[in-house]
Amino acid sequence: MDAGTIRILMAKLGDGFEAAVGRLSFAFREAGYEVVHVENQSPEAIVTSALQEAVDHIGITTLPGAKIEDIARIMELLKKKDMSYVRVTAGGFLDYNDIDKVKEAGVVEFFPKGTSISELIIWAKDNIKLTDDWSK
Ligand code: B12
Repeated sequence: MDAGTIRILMAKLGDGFEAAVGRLSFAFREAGYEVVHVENQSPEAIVTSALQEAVDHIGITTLPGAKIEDIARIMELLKKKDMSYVRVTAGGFLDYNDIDKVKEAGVVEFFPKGTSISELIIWAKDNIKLTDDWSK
């Protein structure tokens, strides 16, 4: 692992639709991030991977119609394990009302279906940091 390289866990929550997380992982690697890519995971498995891989950030893809409770559970587990320094971004499908709930649960940003990859990378450069930076 290179010092100074931001590590992201890119995770697909729930069953199916693993192609989207593959595409996102590829795009973030091309943009210079180190990406650990996991598919079709439970909230518990996602948080365990984040801990074991010592990532700086978690990206969750929710295609399609994911359960808001699962995202809230990820945030709760991060808190329980004293890992709130690992910030979480998500994207994919959610009802409009659930997008507000995801942010209330602590997710930094939610990107709905159709957001362009270049828009994501521009946002990431400004908002995804090494975890050390957040504690300063
Ligand atoms: C490919 C696809 C499939 C493939 C999946 C292949 C695979 N192995 O993954 C197959 C053919 C298997 C499939 C099946 C089904 N599909 Co389908 N599928 C799609 C399709 C065409 C593209 C999804 C995709 O991969 N997008 C690529 C991602 C990268 O793009 P994106 O979704 O726009 O995501 C952007 C943002 O949301 C954001 N983002 C997303 N996640 C994250 C995460 C982070 C961290 C960040 C920063 C950003 C981010 O960034 C992306 C940048 O472009 C969509 C329609 C569409 N055009 O979106 C339907 C779609 C998702 N499917 C749909 C449905 C209903 C189904 C089926 C239930 C159909 C059926 N009756 O069988 C099944 C379910 C299968 C299952 N249980 O998993 C619906 C979902 C509706 C809903 N509201 O939930 C859609 C929207 C089609 C439609 N209009 O009805 N599908």
